[in-house]
Amino acid sequence: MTAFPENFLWGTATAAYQVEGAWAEDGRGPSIWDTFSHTPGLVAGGDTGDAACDHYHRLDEDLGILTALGVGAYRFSISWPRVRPGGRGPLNQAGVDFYDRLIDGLLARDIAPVATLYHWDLPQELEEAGGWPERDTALRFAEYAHLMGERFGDRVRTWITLNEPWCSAYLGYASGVHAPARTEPAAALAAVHHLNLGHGLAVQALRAVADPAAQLSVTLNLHHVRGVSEGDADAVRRVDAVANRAFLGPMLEGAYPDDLIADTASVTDWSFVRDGDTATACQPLDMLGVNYYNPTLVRQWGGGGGRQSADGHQDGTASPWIGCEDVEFVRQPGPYTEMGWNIDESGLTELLLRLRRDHPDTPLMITENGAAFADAVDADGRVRDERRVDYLHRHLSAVAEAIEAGADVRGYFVWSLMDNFEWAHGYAKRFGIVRVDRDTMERTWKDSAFWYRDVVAANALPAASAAAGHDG
Ligand code: GBH
Repeated sequence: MTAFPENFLWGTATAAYQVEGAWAEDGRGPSIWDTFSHTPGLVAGGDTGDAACDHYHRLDEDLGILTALGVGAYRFSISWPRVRPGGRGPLNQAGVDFYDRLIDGLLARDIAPVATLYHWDLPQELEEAGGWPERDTALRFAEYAHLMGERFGDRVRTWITLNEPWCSAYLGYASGVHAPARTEPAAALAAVHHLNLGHGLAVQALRAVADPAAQLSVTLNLHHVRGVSEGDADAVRRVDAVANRAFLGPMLEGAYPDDLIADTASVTDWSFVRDGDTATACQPLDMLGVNYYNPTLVRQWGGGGGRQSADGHQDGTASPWIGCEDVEFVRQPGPYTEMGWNIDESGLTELLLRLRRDHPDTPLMITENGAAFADAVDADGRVRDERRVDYLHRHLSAVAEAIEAGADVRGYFVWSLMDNFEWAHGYAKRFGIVRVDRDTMERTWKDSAFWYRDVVAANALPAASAAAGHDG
C-alpha cells in the first residue's frame, strides 16, 4: 500500500470540445476547432466534435458516473464560444445555464468543480481578427475571465486559466497540426507571449471578482527533457527553454529567459513584448497544474541525411520546435501507448522534483495523466484495460515518490473520465477510464474505472497493479 497525504484531491478531467457536442445548439458560436474539424483532411477519419460524447445532453448521467467513482473533484473546461459566442459582446445565457447546471450538480454531489477557462476552443471570430498572435486576444480573454468569475466565482474555488499554452502556440501556429492550422513560427512566438499575458490578466480579473479563497492556477504540459549523453546538454537546454521556460519564466519569474530570446533571434525580435507585460504575466499563483504523459529525449543533430524527429516532423517541414534546428528528437524505448508515446513514469518524479527545486513555494497539481490504448471488450461487455491500470499505477507511484522526496503535490486528475475527441486523432484514440460507444453513446466502466474508484476510496494504491479487480 502506498498512501497519499490527507486531503489529497482525486479527480478526473475532460475538456469542452472533446466531450460536449451540441456544437451549434443554444446559441453556441463556432470555435477554431469547429473550423479545423470541418476542414476535410485535418482530423483522422474525418471526425468532428459536433456530437463528441453528447455530454451536453447527458450531464446527469455523467454526474452520476463521477458520483459513483467517488472523486473529490472534476476538471472540466468552459467553452468560450458557448458562453460568449463571438469572443466579445453579450453573454449567451443558455450557455451560462449549462455551466450553472454542471457546477451546481457537482456541488450537490460534494465534488469540487475545477474550471479551466481555455482548453483550445478560441471563438472563430477572434481568430479571424488574428488569433493569439494578436495582443487583442489576450485582452478579450481577460474580459471573458472576468465575466466567468462574476457568474461562477461564488461556487468555483479552483480556476485554471489556460490548458497547455505550449499546444495552443506551437501546434496551432507553428506546426499547424492543431487549430487554427497555421505554420508561421514568428506568429507562434507572438502567440506564446499573448497567452502568457492573457493568463496574467485573467488571474488579475479573477482575483478581483472570485471568492477570495479561490485557488488560481494554470496548466502547463511541461516537457521532462533528457539528453542521450552529456554532450547533448545544449540540446536539452534549448528544448527546455522553448517548451518550459517560455511559460515558467514570465508566469513564475516575470521575465523571458535570455537564452530563449537568443535562440529564436532569427525568427523574431520579440518586439511584441511591451514594458510591464512580463510583470503582468507574473501573478501570484496558488498552484501550478502539470500535465504529464511521457519524457522527451534529445540529442545534438550531427547533420547530414534527412532528420526524422520522434514527433513525426521531417526535417524541413513545419516543426513546433522553433530555435531547435540542431536538435534531434530521439525515439525512446518502449513500451508505448496507442499514441506511440513511451511509458516512463520516472520522468514524472523527476519533473515534480525539478519544479520543487526551481519553484519551492508553488504547490503542484497533476491536472492530467493517462494513456490511450485499444481496449479489449469481452463478449459480456467487460472492458479489460489492464495496460491502462498499469500505466496509472506506475504514474501514481511516481507521484507518491515525489511527494515522499518533498514535492508539494495536492492532487491528481486522470485524463480522461471518458473516451473522447482526441483532437487531430479523432475518436480512434481512447483515453477514457469509461468507454463511450460511438454509435449509441453508451458509457461503460472499464476495469481502470473500478480500479481508480478503489484507489480514491482508499486514498492509497494497492500493493501491485495486478491486484486490480473487476466487480461490476
Ligand atoms: C493533452 O495534450 C490535452 O490537454 C488533452 O486535451 C489531450 O486529450 C490529452 O493530452 C491527450 O493527448 O513529442 O511525439 O513524444 C497533450 C499534448 C502530448 C503534446 C505529448 C506533446 C509530445 C509527444 N502533448 N506530446 S512526442
